Amino acid sequence: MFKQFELPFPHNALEPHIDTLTMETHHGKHHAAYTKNFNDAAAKAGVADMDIEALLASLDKVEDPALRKALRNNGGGYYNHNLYFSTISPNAAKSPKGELLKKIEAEFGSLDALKEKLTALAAGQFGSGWSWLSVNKEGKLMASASPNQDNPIIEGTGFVPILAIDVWEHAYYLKFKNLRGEYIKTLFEVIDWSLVEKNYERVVK
Ligand code: MN3
Repeated sequence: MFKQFELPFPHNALEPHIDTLTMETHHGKHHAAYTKNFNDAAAKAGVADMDIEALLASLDKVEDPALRKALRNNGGGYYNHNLYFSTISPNAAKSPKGELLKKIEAEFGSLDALKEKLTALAAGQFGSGWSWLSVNKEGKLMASASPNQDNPIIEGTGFVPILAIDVWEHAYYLKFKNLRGEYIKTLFEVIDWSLVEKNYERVVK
């Protein structure tokens, strides 16, 4: 049984940045539905006990094409939203402090330069999708984007995402309408880099 990430704060806690109705709908409806549909498909495929990242990295082993597609879409949706909701916070640290900050400065020049790159990737993603900051076991960072509910694990890159920017319209349309760029800029107000840093340490150490 795969568990949906439970928000450690109420749906209105990210106001005025991310509005209450979007949080209720996004976490309470969309993410809940991905979780349920993923659990149903995982039970059918007999993979409900697998580690989520190992499962997403080995979807090609699922023989039935319809089941493989259901696991890709809903398993991706489940995992991606767990990451998204677990790295935002009403008291967000605006920068990482330790090893991750050094890595970002070495590979991207500065935190602001990385944010610009992630913003461009997210804004440029045609249709629904995500942009990511990911890391591999050696501690190398990667900024990338994926369509639909794919991610760098499903894509077989060897990288694990540690920060997720959701640019499906359900993530912003209720408040920001067509202004995806405004939403991305606002999202950075609630992205908690201390939580991103914890994800980095989990992968690298
Ligand atoms: Mn979403």
